[in-house]
Amino acid sequence: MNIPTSIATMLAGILITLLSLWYGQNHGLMPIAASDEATLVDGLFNTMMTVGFGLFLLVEGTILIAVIKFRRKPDDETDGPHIEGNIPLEIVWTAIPAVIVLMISVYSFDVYGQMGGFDPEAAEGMPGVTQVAMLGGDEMSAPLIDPSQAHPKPHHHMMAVGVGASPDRAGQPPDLTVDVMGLQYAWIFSYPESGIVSGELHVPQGKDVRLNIKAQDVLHAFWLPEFRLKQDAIPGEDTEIRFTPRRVGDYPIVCAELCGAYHGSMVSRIFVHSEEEYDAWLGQQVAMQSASPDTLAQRLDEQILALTTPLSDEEFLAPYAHEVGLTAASLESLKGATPVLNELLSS
Ligand SMILES: [Cu+2]
Repeated sequence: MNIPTSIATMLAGILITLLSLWYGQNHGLMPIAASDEATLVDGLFNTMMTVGFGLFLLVEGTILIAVIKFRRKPDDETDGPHIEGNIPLEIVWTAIPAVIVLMISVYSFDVYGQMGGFDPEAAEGMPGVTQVAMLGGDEMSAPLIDPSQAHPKPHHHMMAVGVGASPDRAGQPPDLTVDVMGLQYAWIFSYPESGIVSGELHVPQGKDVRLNIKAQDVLHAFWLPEFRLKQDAIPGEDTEIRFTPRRVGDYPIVCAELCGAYHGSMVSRIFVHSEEEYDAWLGQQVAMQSASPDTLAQRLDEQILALTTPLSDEEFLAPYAHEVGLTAASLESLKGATPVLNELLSS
């Protein structure tokens, strides 16, 4: 049976389209989507995967067909036909990617806008840098920024540093504000409304949450993979993200900026609670922390001390040594292997 080329091309086109549409929804490359913003980002990502997979099948399929169908016949030593230039074809293969790139960029700006990336109000009303200078006193928490120079900078740019309110929440205050402090090597969360300080972030499901992010020492990056949000924490420059947690559960918080020797241990958790659960947690924390006479700033200092107590290399590496299967016995067997190893192991 011989299928006409036009029919075969059409069938291949339909097959590639169907496969791409399926792959775009089933690539399984993303972690769970736990926020409203994650759903928006995933829509964009899935679209790009659909287009990308379609192009992959088209290009690789064409190569495969060419390799099989037009392979050299036995004893054929002649050259192929010399083809040069095909204006309509060149216009088409330039125009199609141009249109695709343009559409994806328009779509991505739309997603960024819906997430609150263009919120012009976000830069206003952000607490100034002075709060960074207010902290500390002891060596552990002394900010690297000279307090005399730490004055709130006027924000010249109209756009926020970070992600502000989504357009449907524009001009409205968030339901919950949490101050986030990044420092070597921990994240510390303080709740200005209730005066509590925590090493973990707890948020109520379905509420509009704003995080004011500061860095005390060096650059860090506050990353919530399940929320598709990442924001630099910059010494001397406040940043923010605003989001709506949607899925109850607990998810990792990761520092995504190489910030020092123990950067890898700069992790925490975000807990998304149902509203009742969140209120219960909050009540419990308030009861616990109001039992002590400390101020918010003192509690912050205590948390910083508790979370940044320096570990020895052995203490720090112990869990990892276990993970990679290093044991005392396996190290012992290496003794004498080389002079360098010997020296390392006997120290
Ligand atoms: Cu860090």
